[in-house]
Amino acid sequence: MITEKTLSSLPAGVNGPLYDIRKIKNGILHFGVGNFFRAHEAFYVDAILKDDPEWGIVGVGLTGSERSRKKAETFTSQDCLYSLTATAPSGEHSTRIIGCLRDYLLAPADPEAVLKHLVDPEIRIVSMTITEGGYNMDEKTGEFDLNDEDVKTDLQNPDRPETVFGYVVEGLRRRREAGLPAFTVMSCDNLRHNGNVARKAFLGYARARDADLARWIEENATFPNSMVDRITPTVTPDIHEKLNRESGLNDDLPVIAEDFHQWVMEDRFANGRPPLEKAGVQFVEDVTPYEQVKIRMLNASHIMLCFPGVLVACDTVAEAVQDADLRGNVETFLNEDVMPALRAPEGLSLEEYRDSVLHRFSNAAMGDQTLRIAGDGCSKIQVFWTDTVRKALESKRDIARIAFGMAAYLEMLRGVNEKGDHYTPNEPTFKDAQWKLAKSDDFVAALGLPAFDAWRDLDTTALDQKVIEIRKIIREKGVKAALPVR
Ligand code: CS2
Repeated sequence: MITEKTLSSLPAGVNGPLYDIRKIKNGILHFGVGNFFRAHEAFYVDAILKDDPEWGIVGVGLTGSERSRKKAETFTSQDCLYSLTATAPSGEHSTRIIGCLRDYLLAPADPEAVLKHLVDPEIRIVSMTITEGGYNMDEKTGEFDLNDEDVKTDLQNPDRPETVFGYVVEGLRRRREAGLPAFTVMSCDNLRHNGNVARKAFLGYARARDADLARWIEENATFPNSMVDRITPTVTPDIHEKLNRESGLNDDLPVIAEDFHQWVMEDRFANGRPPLEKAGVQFVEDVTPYEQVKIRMLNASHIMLCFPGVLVACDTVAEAVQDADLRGNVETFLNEDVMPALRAPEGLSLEEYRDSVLHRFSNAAMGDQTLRIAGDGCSKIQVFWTDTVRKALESKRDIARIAFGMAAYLEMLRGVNEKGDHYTPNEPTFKDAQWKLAKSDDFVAALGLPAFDAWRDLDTTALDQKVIEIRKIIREKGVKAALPVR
């Protein structure tokens, strides 16, 4: 266990916080304290606390599962401290203790405690990493889904919320009533225009609750867009053990990430912000070209690599990218399907970006998992592939790679690889009906999964036929035989 006391006697090579953690005040409340948040936003905020101690973070977990309870207990027993190990593709690594998380609350255990923080005037930013699919948007209508059961429950009991929408809007209502300024709602999820999506979601919920309140939020809160980037694997028991062995710590909550990190953000804060530029955050007028390049190149090729990667029994991304056939397919996808339709931000070469992405994927020491990347594929396909697929369909370009990716995704959902080993695909947004489609052998019906909704208004006859054809080849001859010819 790491605690405040441990900080005075850290093992050689482990860096501690550069500030006195007791002097930190909380300025940010964050929903969704997952590994990515701990390696990204928390890492950046940690780096500026020596300059401005007012931006400590209160973390909030939203689910009441046994696992979440355990996590909350561990955070508390470690004084919310944890180690972050940054690993380069060369294998070089360094470890530091992150101290910016100053409190951790499990929302279902005490909703009032969370609301109390939300009306604390010192909290000036509410940030979140609630995953791509967490914004409860109906992909068909592009609107906030008011038919969601959890949202309905919150709208019926608005002062005892359970969803992030319920909490944030109730918090803002209480601030308005108390004559306090609003806060900035800062989405750190990997979405195109994450701020705009968050705005739509929170205002969608607020409007259903109280139109006046929604107007006040619209006028007083801000929702900056940002591009976030740092590959952060799941910490398996093996990785956990290895991290502690190498650092000499006895951390119950270690995190590992690549050494690369990037955060590009719009400077639109309603109520002040930390001096994040001192930690390397780029503040720009328009994040669109940055997020387009990141999502359509890095994330899109990550899933293009890992859906088939899982099927050919590559456990790690590094193994998958070393497979010449899978890598070749991703390269062709980027060169032929993605890059010609992309506008690069000034000063960035798409060719160099492509090479750096593939180099980052080759980071074997990090041990990032193909199953992690393939997880939540239904939301990821919609976010990462839609622009590229629409362009290809509209301009009647070659759809071979896209069809292969879709077929590999559908085959991956069956939960058995080519060696006959079983695994559990993770699709957090699937209900029984979707699982039924995913597990059935009705190839036509499977194309009705929501993953492919975002281009259903176009003529997809040829694409759909190709997906079915490729699925048959994968079943009969294997993934490699089904790869598009280069
Ligand atoms: C990955 C991302 O989950 C995924 O599909 O592509 O988690 C990726 O590691 C991050 O976006 C990197 O910034």
